[in-house]
Amino acid sequence: MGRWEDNLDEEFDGLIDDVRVYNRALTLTEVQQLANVTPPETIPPTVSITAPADGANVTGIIFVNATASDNVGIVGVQFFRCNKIQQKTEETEFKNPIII
Ligand SMILES: [Ca+2]
Repeated sequence: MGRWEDNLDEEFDGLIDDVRVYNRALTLTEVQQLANVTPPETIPPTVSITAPADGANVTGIIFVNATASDNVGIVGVQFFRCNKIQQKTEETEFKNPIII
């Protein structure tokens, strides 16, 4: 075990401590359980903006109210304008003025 059949001089460089043989392909979940790997978190966060109203034309200084949520957790909320960060918070709720 651990030796390439065409090159008997080249052996596996490492240790093999667990060998299992199955008569079928394992599912992804079964492989992850064997590797004790936590599946990637795939549910994206959501954000609800309650002010300004959807589609409102705004200028000057406006107040933005937003609430973010996620099934795992929120680190913070950031607002960008033209790919530049305008405001950020480490909270799940944001109620601050932004200059447009
Ligand atoms: Ca998530």
